[in-house]
Amino acid sequence: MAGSDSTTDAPPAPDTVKILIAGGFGVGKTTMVGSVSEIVPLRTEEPLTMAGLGVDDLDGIEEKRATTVALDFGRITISRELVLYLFGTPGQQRFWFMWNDLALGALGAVVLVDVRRPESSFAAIDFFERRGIPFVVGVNGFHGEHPYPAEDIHDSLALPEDVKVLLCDARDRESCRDVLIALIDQLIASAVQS
Ligand SMILES: Nc1nc2c(ncn2[C@@H]2O[C@H](COP(=O)(O)OP(=O)(O)OP(=O)(O)O)[C@@H](O)[C@H]2O)c(=O)[nH]1
Ligand SMILES: [Mg+2]
Repeated sequence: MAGSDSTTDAPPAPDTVKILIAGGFGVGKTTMVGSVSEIVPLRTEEPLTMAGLGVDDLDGIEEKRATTVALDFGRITISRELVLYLFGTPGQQRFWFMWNDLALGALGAVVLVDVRRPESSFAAIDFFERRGIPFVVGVNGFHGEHPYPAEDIHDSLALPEDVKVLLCDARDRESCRDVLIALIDQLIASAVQS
């Protein structure tokens, strides 16, 4: 229309926030990024081979065929004002050196825990605690089973009071979205306090 100013009519660009999806080997990080991403996620997976025998512990994830060797990347629009860029980390210990670079500029993280093997995500919890990067814990109930309430898992992981624990299913979009929204709420709450 003559005389209209398209630049003032355009909605403001959303804020973009970098979030890491971290956790131990095979806890469901790639699955989570894939479930929740509104774009086809970028994956850097390589097949698991016989060379990993005795190195990669496949107990409980016997059907696993591939592993992330660099990162997963996805995107989710939370609202007109907020878009999250999701970076899934590699889980195998030999690729942990990449975590420092992946964490650059990240505002927060989801530490995914396999409810059957919580110890595989201890190092991830430690990583974010040491760097003061806010995180929530998503407990991936493999086969949809959640034998323990979130409070018990919070206590057994000796998490600080303000770190939320959410029961989730890495294969379910809504469930993963809820975990991300809890993280955003936690980030907003800590920004208001400071
Ligand atoms: N039954 C079930 N299988 C799952 C679930 N989440 C992931 N998986 C499967 O478990 C295996 C591991 O999942 P991934 O998403 O590759 O795990 P990851 O954490 O990205 O693994 P790495 O990158 O190797 O550390 C895959 O075979 C998935 O299909 C779940 O909630 N339930
Ligand atoms: Mg992966």
